[in-house]
Amino acid sequence: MQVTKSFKKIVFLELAIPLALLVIGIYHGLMQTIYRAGVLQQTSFAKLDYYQGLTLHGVINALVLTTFFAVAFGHVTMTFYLKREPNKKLMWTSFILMVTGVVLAAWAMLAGKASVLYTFYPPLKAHPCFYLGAALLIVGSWIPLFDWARMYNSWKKENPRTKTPLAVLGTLINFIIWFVCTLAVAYEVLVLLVPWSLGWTDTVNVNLARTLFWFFGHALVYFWLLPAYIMFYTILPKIAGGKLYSDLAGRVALFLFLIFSIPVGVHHQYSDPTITQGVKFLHGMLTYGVAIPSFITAFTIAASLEYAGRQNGAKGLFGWMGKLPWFDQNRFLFSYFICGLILFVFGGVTGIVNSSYSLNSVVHNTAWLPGHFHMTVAGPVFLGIAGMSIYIFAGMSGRKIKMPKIVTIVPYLWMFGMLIFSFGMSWGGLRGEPRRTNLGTTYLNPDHELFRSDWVPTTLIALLGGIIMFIAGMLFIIAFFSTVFSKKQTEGVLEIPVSEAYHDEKRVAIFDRFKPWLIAMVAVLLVAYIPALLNVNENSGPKAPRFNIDNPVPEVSVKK
Ligand code: HAS
Repeated sequence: MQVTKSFKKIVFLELAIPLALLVIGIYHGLMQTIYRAGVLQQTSFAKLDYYQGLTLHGVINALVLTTFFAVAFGHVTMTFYLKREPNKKLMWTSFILMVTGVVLAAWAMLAGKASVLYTFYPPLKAHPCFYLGAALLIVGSWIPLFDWARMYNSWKKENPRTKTPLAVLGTLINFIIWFVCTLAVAYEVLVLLVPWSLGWTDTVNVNLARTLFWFFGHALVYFWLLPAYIMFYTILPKIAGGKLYSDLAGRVALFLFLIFSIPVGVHHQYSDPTITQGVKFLHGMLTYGVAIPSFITAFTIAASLEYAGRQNGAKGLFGWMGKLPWFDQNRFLFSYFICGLILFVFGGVTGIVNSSYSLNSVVHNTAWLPGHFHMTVAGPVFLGIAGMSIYIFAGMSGRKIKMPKIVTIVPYLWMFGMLIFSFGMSWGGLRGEPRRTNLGTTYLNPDHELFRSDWVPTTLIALLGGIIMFIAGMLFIIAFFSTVFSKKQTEGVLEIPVSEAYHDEKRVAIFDRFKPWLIAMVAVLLVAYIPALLNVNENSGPKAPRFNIDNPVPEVSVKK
């Protein structure tokens, strides 16, 4: 499909700017493993402090790259499937707001005035520019949703009986989740943190800030994940040589994400004393609910891949695995998707461990956690972003992908490094190794009284994985920018592989309408969050009850 020059320009910028920043992001990832293994036994390196580096790592990789990509990929899917382009003025406004936000936050972080990590929990305090930057990034990313809704409505009027394409459904659902969950963090930033950071208020309610953050924070992870799921459902079966096993399964999974992505945030706060056990139990149960769409996806995608393998001539029970295009340079996207999926098996299982109230008390705030989330956000999410960015760029700009062999092999190298890294982190976590800690200054310094020799092997394994991932990441960035700066070969077009459905179930009205699902979403949200916010209101601040030292709940609610 032909698209206008300005559409191409905005999408290219949205893909390339965060990928350029990724050099800083992955450099600080490598530095983390170096500090933690005790190779460096100091608080800063190259004039950047440990926590400054960790903040840059988290913000660039987890917030900037993912948000820019989600917007760019949303523009691409909506345009491709609905055959109409978004409003250019709104596209530019959204882009300029996001870039301004990134510049403000980057200045604060690089100046050492915002070493508050990507969760910016108070009482860690950042320069107002950091919070303002985050707010602008979010507001900028809201704008496309309203324009896409307009495009969708006009398409729907012209095609009242056609099923909404799965990719369009996924994009709209993802940005509705994003819009709703970011309302809480916008309140946290603008009402609690900015006035406090400017000195207009003396204190801040830490518990309320954390609760508002996690209203946003867990839905955030599905905002990262859904673009990758859209790729798995709508692109992967086609490039594997098969069909999507069930289109309806994809729709059910996406609508379940709409209901369950947000009302689970308290599972990050199992150790927060202000929230009572009942609310924690409810959020724990809902967390098992949010795993269901991923189980549906695992089954549907595995069945689609098996079908593809058999179509490619496979025999026997597992022969289909050998007949998938693992190293086919012409279908290089396959390697990004399959490596992401394999990593996500481990990322998912560790997530389910985290969601158990009792097991969580063993792993919370240990290295197990980065072990878990790197196999999710740096697994299917990052690999989906990387593969799709180079694919879209090359296709739309009419350029040939440079270093095609490297581009195909990078995901395997990345996956290999990630499995080693996450094994080291998870094992260390089970032995009590803390996360977000510069271990080299104490526990991994043999001259220090706190030295822990049992953390030497675990941190060295993580270091080895970190080095391999750094090499893989840099190879990808070199290949991407070599492609960007290469000579144009043809007039580029916007083309995405489209998977046909094996079971193309007939249109079921309820799976093609947003209203009932939006009502269910709001109802579950209210049930989950009204009690949580009442708890916070009752159990924090100057009138807060005493807390039991052995159990993270207020004494008053134990007496009740
Ligand atoms: Fe999580 C903490 C629970 C998914 C990211 N998570 C985090 C943090 C991050 C994060 C960043 O309950 C740290 C936040 C911080 O800084 O404090 N998480 C879960 C659960 C899931 C889950 C139950 N997390 C994710 C995803 C993330 C992500 C996705 C990013 C994208 N997580 C938690 C909890 C905590 C937590 C607690 C707080 C812990 C604490 O104490 O602080 C579920 O959604 C997971 C469901 C996934 C599955 C896997 C399905 C498998 C698939 C692959 C199939 C493979 C195929 C290939 C088909 C059930 C789809 C086969 C073919 C071959 C050829 C082999």
